[in-house]
Amino acid sequence: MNNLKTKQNRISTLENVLRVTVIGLLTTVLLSCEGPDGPEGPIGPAGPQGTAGVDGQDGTNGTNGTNGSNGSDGQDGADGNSYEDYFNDFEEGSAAGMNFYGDATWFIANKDITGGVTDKDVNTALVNGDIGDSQLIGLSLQLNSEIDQVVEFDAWISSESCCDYLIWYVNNVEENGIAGEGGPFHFTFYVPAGTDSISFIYDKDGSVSTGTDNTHLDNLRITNYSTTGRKDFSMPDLPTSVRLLKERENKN
Ligand SMILES: [Ca+2]
Ligand SMILES: [Ca+2]
Ligand SMILES: [Ca+2]
Repeated sequence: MNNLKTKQNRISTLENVLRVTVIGLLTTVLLSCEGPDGPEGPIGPAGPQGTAGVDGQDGTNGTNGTNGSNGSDGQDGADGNSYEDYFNDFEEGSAAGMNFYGDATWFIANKDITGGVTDKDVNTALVNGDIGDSQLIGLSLQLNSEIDQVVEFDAWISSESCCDYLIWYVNNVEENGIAGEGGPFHFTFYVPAGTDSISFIYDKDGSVSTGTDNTHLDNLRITNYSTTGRKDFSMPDLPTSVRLLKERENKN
């Protein structure tokens, strides 16, 4: 009986083992029968953007560009008038273009205070500084012209009427002159084309001074002979108080 029981127990044990084994196998089979994994889920959204970096420092200045090349030369100007066109009423206080020389200097002054001479058309004139016996004072201008010219000026004189003269010259040759008392007188003289000098000299002899012993010049004008319309180089009518250095024939 014991053996039988033992056998039965053994069988029972075997059955249990078989059961366990079968279950295990079934479990294995069942497990081995699972389907394939599903697809992965979609990727999650990206994280927030990082903060911007700090700005870089300014770059260094670039080097200066090279200078541009010179522009082309402008066109030549039109030829100017070939004659002098000069006028000076000395109201601006300038004696431009004049060369002064002699024993004193010229100055620009109101005639009322220097010579007691008045004229409604003029305020100031060129006046010679004081000189003594046997002295002179002069001024000159250089003219360059391809055309003949006319020189005009106004003059006052107060001097020893025989002997102390204002004299005007063309290229150091006397044109004429005046001595005595009076003015203003308007004089006109001719200057040929070319390079010429004109000059005005107050020249005293060796003795005696009368009046204010000086001369006044004003309204000096130099123009083209052909355009002035002035071809009358005759002397003005002068009072007996004024003497011409030399009488001239009128050149009408
Ligand atoms: Ca004047
Ligand atoms: Ca004097
Ligand atoms: Ca004199």
